[in-house]
Order: sequence, then C-alpha cells, then structure tokens
Amino acid sequence: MRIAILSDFHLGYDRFREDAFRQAQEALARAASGADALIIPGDIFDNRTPKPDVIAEAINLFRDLSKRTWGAKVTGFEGKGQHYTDIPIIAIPGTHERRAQDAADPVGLLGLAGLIVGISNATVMLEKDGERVAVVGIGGIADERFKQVVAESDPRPVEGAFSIFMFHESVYELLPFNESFIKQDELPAGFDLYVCGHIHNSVDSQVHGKKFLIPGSTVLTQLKAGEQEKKGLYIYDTKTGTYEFIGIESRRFVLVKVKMGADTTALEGVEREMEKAIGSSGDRPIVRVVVEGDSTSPRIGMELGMLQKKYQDKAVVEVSGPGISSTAKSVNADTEAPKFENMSIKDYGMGVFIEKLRQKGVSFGKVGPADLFDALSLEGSKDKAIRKALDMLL
Ligand SMILES: [Mn+2]
Repeated sequence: MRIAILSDFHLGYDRFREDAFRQAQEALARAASGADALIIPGDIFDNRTPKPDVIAEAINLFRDLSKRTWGAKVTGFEGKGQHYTDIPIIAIPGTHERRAQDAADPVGLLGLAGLIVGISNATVMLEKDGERVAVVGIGGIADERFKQVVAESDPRPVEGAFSIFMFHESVYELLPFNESFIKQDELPAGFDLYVCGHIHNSVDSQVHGKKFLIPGSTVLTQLKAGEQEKKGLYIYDTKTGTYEFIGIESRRFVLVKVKMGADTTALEGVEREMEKAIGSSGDRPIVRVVVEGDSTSPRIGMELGMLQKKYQDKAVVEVSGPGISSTAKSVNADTEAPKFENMSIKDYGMGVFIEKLRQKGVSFGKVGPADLFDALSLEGSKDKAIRKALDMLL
C-alpha cells in the first residue's frame, strides 16, 4: 500500500493565507494521485477555533478528495475519534488545534462531516487487496503529558498488519530544549513506521531501527534558515519499504544577511542582495533581510523602509535587525536564539511559562501547566482569563 504522509498545512495562517491554501491543495493533489491512502499528522488548521471562512477552505480541500475512488479503504476503528467514512484520509489534531478535553477541535469537525477519519487516540485499519495497514495515532497534547498518555494508552502494533505510529509532539533529539520532551527510544516499540508532524522542515530518521519520517509543513511559517528547503510530502510503500519525498510548488524564501557598519555604504549591498534574491522569475518570493551590526541610526531605518517599499510589488519583504521595527520583529526574538530553531512562538512561550512556575516551586495537581497556559491565553479579556485559571486551580 502506498501511504502519503503530509502535514502542517496551517490553513488560515494570517501572514501567508493564500499560500497555505494553495500549497495544501497541491500537496493533497499529489498525495491523492500517487498514493492509496493519506495520513496527516496534525496542524491542518493554524488555529483551534478557525473562522468559518477557514473551515470553508478545509471543506473545499477535502470534499472532492472524498468523492474520488481510492485504492485503500478504512475497514476498522477502535478508540477515540470520529469515524464516519471509509475514505482513507486519516488525521490527528496538532498542537495548533488542541482544545480542552471533550471540546470539539476543527480536525474533529472534518471527521464529523465524514470528510476524513479523525483520530484523537485510536487505531484505524486500512485494507487494499487483502493487505492490511494499521494507523495508531495520538493527537497533539502538551509535551509534558505525552509520555504519561503513551504509558497509559499503551499503543501497540496490530498483528498481521503493517503498523504505523502517528503523533504530533516535540521530540527531544530534534528539539533539545526541554527534558520533558519524549526521546526517540521512549516512543512505543514494535511499529513498522513512525510519523510525526509539528516540526516544519522535513526529517528522515530512525526510531527503534525503523523509519521515522516528518514531512514538514506545506507552508512557510517561521522564516528561518531551515525553511529555505523544499516543501513537500512523503510517499511510503509498505510492500517494498521504499519512500520518496515529493516537492510541491511553494513560494520561494530567501534569507539575506547584511552587515551594517557605522556608515551607510552597506545599504547598496542590501539592494544588490535583494535584486539577487528576487531574480527575474517574477514569482514574488519572500525575502527576509536580517541586518547585523549597528542599524540603530534613523537614517538607516528610513532607507531600509524605502527599500522595502520599492520592492513590495516584486517580493514580500521583511527587514529585521537591532533598532528596526518591522513585521518581522515577532519572529525575531526566537530566530536570534539558535536553540529555538524549529520551535513555534507558542511552544516557546509555554516553555518559559513552565520554567517560571518551576522556579517559583509551584506543584501541580490535576491541572497541568499546559491547561493553565491555555486557560490564560484563550480567553478574550484578562479578567476572564484569570477567573478561569483560578476556577481550575481552586
Ligand atoms: Mn505546525
């Protein structure tokens, strides 16, 4: 059976909304034409409560796929999730879609509508010409709870079937940031293939001596050096154990670094680098200019602003550097600390939050730090958020 693995579409992602839709559409089309079944390890949506317009995008993406003739079909389901179709498109919610226990998440909605099979924590059986494939999935949850959930639910391969373990978490070897992240050898053993979302560049590794694949996101999100790589999906053949990475058309991303001295001669260098990055293909790439050294003089700020204006029709330009306020500022904080490579702002915030609580010696009972973080970050007003957090704690 040929299984397409594609992930992290981030539909509704504000900065590159159209890219998110168009690139997800291409990835799905390539997956459908090259595979018998599709598995999606999380973050179809950028937000746990997407607006109707964004839900409409997702419905448009999956409706036609649900009507085509598939090589494989779903023949069994056991566990928690939404199983209302035999269409072999199987997804888990990611960290961006995670909601409080028993609240409906947007991936679950697609499952309820019968457009996909949604897994919260379940085993799905697929069949094609007598060959059986089991997809055992656990939806994205707070990193520090994942090990516990794995221990409690004890995910196991299915005998007589090629078994895939699908999850959406930080893995310590790939994000050596927090000791609470699961390590590769702590993942449940015995599966034939391991598949994860969450990390936005593609990863080809091993777990328990078996293949471990992360396709990466289909859309650019963090504007870091690693994201200059090709976007795409994997297709894995269970019969031969072979697989390939299939690239999709994605907006080009070029990172330009410029050193700024005391004078402004480097500005010409910036322009030259921008011209080079934009090239002549007319595809309006994303160009992120990172200014190093001293760029605090008002003159430099102004000139860079003018450059940004001059090129706005030819490129999506973001400029960042010391003393420069730009839309890139928000991503700046985490790109300057290399250890946060691959980590979203939200995960980073959560890490800081947990660390602060630890320093203060807070011990947790039934309410974990992630639930508290969610309560504090989801409510519209500060008062409401604090009241909700206190309700949970007391
Ligand atoms: Mn993601």
